[in-house]
Amino acid sequence: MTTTTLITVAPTGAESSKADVPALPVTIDELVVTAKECEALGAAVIHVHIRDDEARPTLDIGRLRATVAALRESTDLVVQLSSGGAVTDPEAARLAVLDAAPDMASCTMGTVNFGDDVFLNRWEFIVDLHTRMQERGVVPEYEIFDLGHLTALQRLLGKYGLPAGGHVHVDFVMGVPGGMPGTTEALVACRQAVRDLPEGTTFSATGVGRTTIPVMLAALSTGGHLRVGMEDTLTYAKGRPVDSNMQLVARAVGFARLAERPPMTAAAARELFGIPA
Ligand code: KMH
Ligand code: ZN
Repeated sequence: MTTTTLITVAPTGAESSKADVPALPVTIDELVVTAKECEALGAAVIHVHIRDDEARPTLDIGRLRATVAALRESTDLVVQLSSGGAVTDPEAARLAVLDAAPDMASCTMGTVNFGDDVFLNRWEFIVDLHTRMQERGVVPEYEIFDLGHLTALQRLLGKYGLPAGGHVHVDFVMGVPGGMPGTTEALVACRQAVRDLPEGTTFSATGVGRTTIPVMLAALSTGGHLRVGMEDTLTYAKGRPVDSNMQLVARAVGFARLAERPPMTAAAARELFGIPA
């Protein structure tokens, strides 16, 4: 059983507006402050979506590069850029995220209904993203919105080989309307399917909305890691909005300590993923 817990913070996402959620970090300065505070609490990885000057989601390459540089300068966190972007982002812009040379990038393993939208991830696109990450030494986090996405990953690795760094890490994104539910039963089904992936494969899980707590508890009790943040969760408890990303990270750290699996350091996360220090 894993002895520590990798905590990833996903502070912004592409779905909520700054007008509706003023605590959402949308500028580089806000992201850096959030990153530093979350690192001090116990986060090791930051999953990053960026916004433009009007706080709208963007994949602007200049701003992505500046964000990666600012986060590297101010923290030791593993910097993971989202290649998912927003549902409206074209494939070319999503592939170009790799030009910002992050430590990691997300790689979603299939198409999923996403609320009223569709988050499109064609097989050819997935192959392209995976192989470009291999070429550039960017470590993927494979995003799993449904059980079949793990079968697709098994096929991808069988045909195109292991990712950069040699370690396979997946993240179960649970409770998206259109994807798998955020339940213990669904998490256990995914956990079972991970056994068909290369030995040593690790998983984290995040539960969207009100599924955040059951998913955290299920992930910890099955040897998994945690992703939390305002990308996925805007309500801390019934009738109580989230104050900040730090509040969510602090709760995840508390749960991890209760499970006697304290937070993994960023240095240990780099070693796990095969990312040079
Ligand atoms: N914003 C979603 C459409 C990822 O970051 O790779 C996609 C997403 C997954 O958040
Ligand atoms: Zn994301």
